[in-house]
This record gives sequence, C-alpha cells and structure tokens, in this order.
Amino acid sequence: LVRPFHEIPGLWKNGAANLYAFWKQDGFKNLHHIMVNNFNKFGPIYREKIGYYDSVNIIKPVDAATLFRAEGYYPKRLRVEAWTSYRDYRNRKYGVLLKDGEDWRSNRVILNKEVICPKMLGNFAPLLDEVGQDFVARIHKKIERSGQNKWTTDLSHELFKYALESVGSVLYGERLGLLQDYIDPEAQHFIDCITLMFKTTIPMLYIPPALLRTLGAKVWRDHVQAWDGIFGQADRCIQNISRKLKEPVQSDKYPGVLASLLMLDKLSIEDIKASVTELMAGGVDTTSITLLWTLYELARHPALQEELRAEVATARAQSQGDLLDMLKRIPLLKGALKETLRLHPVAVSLQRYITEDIAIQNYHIPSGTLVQLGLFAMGRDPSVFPRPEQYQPSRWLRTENNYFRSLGFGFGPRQCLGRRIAETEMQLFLIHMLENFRVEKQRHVEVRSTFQLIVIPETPIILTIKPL
Ligand code: HEM
Ligand code: 2DC
Repeated sequence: LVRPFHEIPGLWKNGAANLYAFWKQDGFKNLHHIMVNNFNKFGPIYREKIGYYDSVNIIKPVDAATLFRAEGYYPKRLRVEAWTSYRDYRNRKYGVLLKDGEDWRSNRVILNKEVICPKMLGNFAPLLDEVGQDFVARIHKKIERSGQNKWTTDLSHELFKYALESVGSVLYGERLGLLQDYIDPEAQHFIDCITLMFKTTIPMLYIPPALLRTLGAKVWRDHVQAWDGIFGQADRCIQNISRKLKEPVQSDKYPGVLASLLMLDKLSIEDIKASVTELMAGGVDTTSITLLWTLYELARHPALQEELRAEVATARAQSQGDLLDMLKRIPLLKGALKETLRLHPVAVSLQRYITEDIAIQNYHIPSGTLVQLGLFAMGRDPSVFPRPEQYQPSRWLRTENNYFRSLGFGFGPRQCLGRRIAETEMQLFLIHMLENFRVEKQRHVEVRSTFQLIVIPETPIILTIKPL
C-alpha cells in the first residue's frame, strides 16, 4: 500500500524557521553535507522546505530512474531566480539554461546538433588538443623559470584559464590567448565575475531576489555586477566573430559553434547570443574544478597515476595519430573522470518538477512536485558504491552495475549541453599532463569541499608538478 505524501519524513512545515536553522548551521556553505546528514537521519526519502523552496529529496539509483521517467516532454529543473531576475532586470533573453517549455525545446534541438552531437567531436577534438598542448608548454616554462626542475603551486588559476581557452576555441573557432605570457585583463575579469556570480547566487536560492533588490542588498548589487562583466565580455567575443563573418574570405576550416549557428540561421541572433553566453560562462569553473580534483586524486594515488600513464602511452601508440581513435582507447581514464564526479560532483543535486503522479520508497508524490536527487550524497552512499571513500576508477569498467549511477552531467534531454565538450576537453587535458608530468602532493591531508553553488575545494590544493 502506498503511503500519502504528507507522511514523508522531514521538515517542511515552517520554511522561515528552517531557513533560520539552516543559516545557523552555516548551511549556505555546507548544503551538500547537510543533505548527507538528512539522508542519514530520515532515510532514503525526505521532504524539506527552506525559505520558499520546497522539495522531496531522494538518493537511490532506482528512484532516480523513476524520477526521470516522470520528467515529461519539457523537463524542468529548479529555476535559479537570481539568474532569471538579472535577465529580466537588464532586458536580456534567457538562453537554453533558463528557458522552459516549447521555447526551451525548440532552441535545445538546434543547439544539440551543434554542441552535443557526437559528430561534432571531429571538429572539437583538434581544437581542444591544441589548447592541451599549449597548456603543457606553459607548465614546462613555469618549471624552467622556477629553476628547481619542479613547480609547486595552486593550479586553480591556470586551470580556469585552460578551461576558458578551451570553451572559447570551440565556441569562436579562434584563440583567446589565455595561455600566453601576457593575459588580456578583460578575460581575467570574466573569470573573476563567474566566481562572484556563483557565490552571490546562493542566498538568492532561499531569499527572493526581488526582495533583495528592493532592499538594495549588496548581494544583489554584486550579482548584477558579476553578470554585467560576464555579458560584457561575451558580447565583445560575439561581435568580433559576427564582424568577421561579414568579410568574404571563406575557408573549409571549422568556424566554431557561434559562426555555425549564425550561418545556420535557425535561431534569432538574440537567442544565439543568450545561449552562447551561457555556454561560455558554464564552461569555466565546471571543467577546471573537476580537473583540479582529478589531479589531487592522482597525486594521492601514485600507482594509479602510473597505470593511467601506461594506458595513455598504449592508446597513443595504437591510434597512430588519430585523435578520436585514441579517445576510444582510454577506458580507465574515463573511469577516473567518473570517479572524480562521484566524489566531487559539480552539482550537489539534480532536480525535476515531475509531470505525473509517482510512487517512490512507497510514498505517493503528486505531479508538479519538485524532486531532487542528492547526487553528492548518492556518490558517498555505501549501499550504492561499495567502499565509497576509495577513489577507484576501475569500478566503472564493469558497466553491468552502473545503472543510474553515472549522473554527473544530469540525465536525458535536459542533461548538460556542454557534456561532450567537457568530456573531450578533460580527457585531452589528462592525456597531455600524464604524458609530460608526474603530479605529487606534499602531505596526506584530506581537502574538504564547500558549496559555492557548485562544489569546490574548501582550501587551496597545492600540487608539485615534475617533468617525467
Ligand atoms: C547543465 C554538469 C560542464 C553548459 C548541467 C547540469 C549539470 C551539469 C548536472 C544539469 C543537467 C540536468 O538538469 O540534467 C556539468 C559538469 C561539467 C559541466 C559536471 C564539467 C565537468 C559544462 C560546460 C558547459 C556547460 C563545459 C558549456 C560548454 C551547460 C548548460 C546547461 C548545463 C548550457 C543547461 C542545459 C539545459 O538546461 O538544457 N551541467 N556541466 N556545462 N551545462 Fe553543464
Ligand atoms: C545548485 O539547490 C543547488 O552546470 C540548488 O554550467 C539546485 C541547483 C540548481 C541548478 C544547478 C545548480 C544547483 C548547480 C549549478 C548548475 C545548475 C544547473 C546548471 C549549472 C549544475 C545544483 C552549471 C554549473 C552550468 C552553469 C551555467 C551558467 C554559469 C551560465
């Protein structure tokens, strides 16, 4: 017998009181740990209301499957009001990230062909490979300049540049120049704005931005400034490409996502601009932090690092210069990236408003409810992943037990649009790093994570990079 909705355990009766308790626990920085505690306390399903935001939370892969079967034809995730409010305030269109309904679907179908379709990998991979080569050349130079035959550093700043250079080269078909000695201050400003934008989003998940705006709150003003910086830089890049397209010189070289969309002429210029800006902004902190966590894990597991190096060497030799073929020969390296996203997912949760009544853990959940899959908590649940605390890329090689477990990029038609770019960019990065350097770590201290809208390291990760 299915039990009624109101019997689901949890704290959902007083949103304001829960928000206060949440704030007192430093919940803004610890959302992911609080979710783990809640699953420990209430079991595999709980209901929660913090501020105005009311949801049912689940953790099991079979329940994730039920959730995604009920997402409907226009899957809708939690609306980040801060992001839509900024666009409303500045009179800018929503891109694919923020659109919903038929408007989302029609844009997404066109973007899929240019951004996530496997056919595009042949165009993207050579561009991303070149950025990877430039990155290792830059690191070699840093090592040389140190005069110590090694470089000990917090690599995050270099990784942000690598990520922006990578997504920029795919979107615009040309280089932004972030891996050179002189770096355009505007590009560095763009990177800083993304970090500020994420950070200032958090309070507005629980307190309506319209209210904060009326109060003239600093967090709203900072948020506006951050998006202004992001849109300003993206507009400059987009204008530059649009101008070049008007010149007659044509070649058969792949021109990048933006030029392809402009020439295709199926989306309005404003729709193209909105989604390309989101792709550019979405492509920086996500891949760079995932790569940073991966290097951290490889530094902590030297034997695994050697195993991956051997896999890459074999793949390189057997593929005989064919990039796409090489990328098919590195299952353990792909397992490592999945393992990183299991322990350090970018998104603490995946969410959908369900479009039909469902039963989860024997509770009735009515259509229209916001259901969240606790991705961070699932990755550390011992009943889902045996010995969850261990970084074991090989666990992903046995594909028969991976049912609804590899969800780092989300699921279905609303999954991450940048997924193929991100995966290829990260695979090529690790290939080049493993072929050139050994990565080491000073002491065995566990780096904790903190919630800055995405999950990031709480303290800097200091690595030592040595040439092979
Ligand atoms: C959406 C994760 C990199 C652009 C998402 C979602 C997740 C995610 C979990 C929500 C999916 C869902 O609701 O099912 C990641 C991870 C990344 C990454 C783990 C890298 C490690 C990127 C990159 C870009 C990007 C590089 C841009 C090039 C987007 C966009 C959406 C999205 C535009 C919204 C798609 C839509 O609503 O239709 N991402 N992402 N992401 N991501 Fe990513
Ligand atoms: C944050 O409770 C926690 O990929 C909230 O590239 C629920 C929530 C909703 C949407 C999620 C967000 C969380 C984390 C960051 C995500 C976002 C959807 C897309 C976004 C996962 C889990 C991200 C990082 C995009 C960002 C693109 C943007 C910069 C233009």
